[in-house]
Amino acid sequence: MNSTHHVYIALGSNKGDRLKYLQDAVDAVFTQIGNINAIAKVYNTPAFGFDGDDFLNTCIYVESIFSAEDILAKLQQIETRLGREPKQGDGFESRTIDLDILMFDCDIISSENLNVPHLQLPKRKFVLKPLHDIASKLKHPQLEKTVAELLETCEDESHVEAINIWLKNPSKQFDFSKYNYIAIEGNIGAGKTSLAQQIAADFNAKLILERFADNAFLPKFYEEPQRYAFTLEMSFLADRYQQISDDLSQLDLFKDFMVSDYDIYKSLIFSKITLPEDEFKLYRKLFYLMYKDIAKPDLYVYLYQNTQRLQENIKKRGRDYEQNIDDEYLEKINSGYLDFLKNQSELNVKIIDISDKDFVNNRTDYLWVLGEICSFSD
Ligand code: PH2
Ligand code: MG
Ligand code: MG
Repeated sequence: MNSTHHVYIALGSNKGDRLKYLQDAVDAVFTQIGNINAIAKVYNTPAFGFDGDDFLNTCIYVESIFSAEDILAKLQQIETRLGREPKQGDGFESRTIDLDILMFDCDIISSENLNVPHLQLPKRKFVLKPLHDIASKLKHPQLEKTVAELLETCEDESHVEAINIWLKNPSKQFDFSKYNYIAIEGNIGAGKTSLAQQIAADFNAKLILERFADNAFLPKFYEEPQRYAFTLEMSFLADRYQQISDDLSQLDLFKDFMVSDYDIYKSLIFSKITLPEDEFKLYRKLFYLMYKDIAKPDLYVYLYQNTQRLQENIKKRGRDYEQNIDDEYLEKINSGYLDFLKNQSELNVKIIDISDKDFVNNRTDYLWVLGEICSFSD
């Protein structure tokens, strides 16, 4: 998984519909840069350092996979799109929107076009005040003082006052509140785990991941399928049953819903392919005994990916024992899932075709998938 960076960005506008420019900028940061974890209050502030109309200023806290340089380039693009005129002279002039990186992780960056932490940060109340709303304990990596301490000792005496209007977090367009438990399903290599992890991080969900990595029978099974199929399927079933009954019975008080990277029914789908018929019948009996008394997801998402791209993903993640899975096996699993989905009527299912999407590396695609998950189908 790509590592995420913690980024604080200052926003300012003193020209035109100031509040709208701030909101448009927040929306654009969300679509192009990353999830917005916090938005400070909006402050009315006198122009600092030059004669001009008052500003509205605020700060946001963003989680992003992009580098500081990439984020700077994206911010400049957004500024231009929102009508920011090219800088003349010292930069102290009225503008529709100004977007500055204040902090990027605990990094210290000083290059020709980027200084992080922002050089003026300690001197400006219009930055420190909103930053304090969302990050009072954040430490300046060079001055080794927290934002609260910097605000206290800041000599800027300008009158910085919160207005009573709040910016909206664009992630609110995705309404997960109707779900308690979402299961993400799909073939081997479809990206179930990546999607479940990303949703859990962005929407405050409890994450339930299949513990297949600990399954000692899996590498053996790929070596000698006939010999290990039944044992493997049994061990998966026991483990999934235990995990689901343990984890689903207790929703963390501080989490909004749960998201898993599997649904227990996959045990039956896989075993139908891997077991001889008589063993499958025995297995099915046991399966339904367990299945009847465990919680079912209130949304079942099936990520459909084509075989070629599944193989590419399997190569990319490079688990030794998966490298010789043939196309035919993947196609059988896909048909197994589709048969199951076609024939069941109890689950709320969304099949999402991701064969021309890359939600891991492309944020537009990720947001598209979120839109599909949250769209009303019923
Ligand atoms: N930005 C500046 C210069 N002066 N004054 C206020 N009040 N708010 C700003 O965002 C601001 C400023 C240069 O970026
Ligand atoms: Mg600035
Ligand atoms: Mg700037």
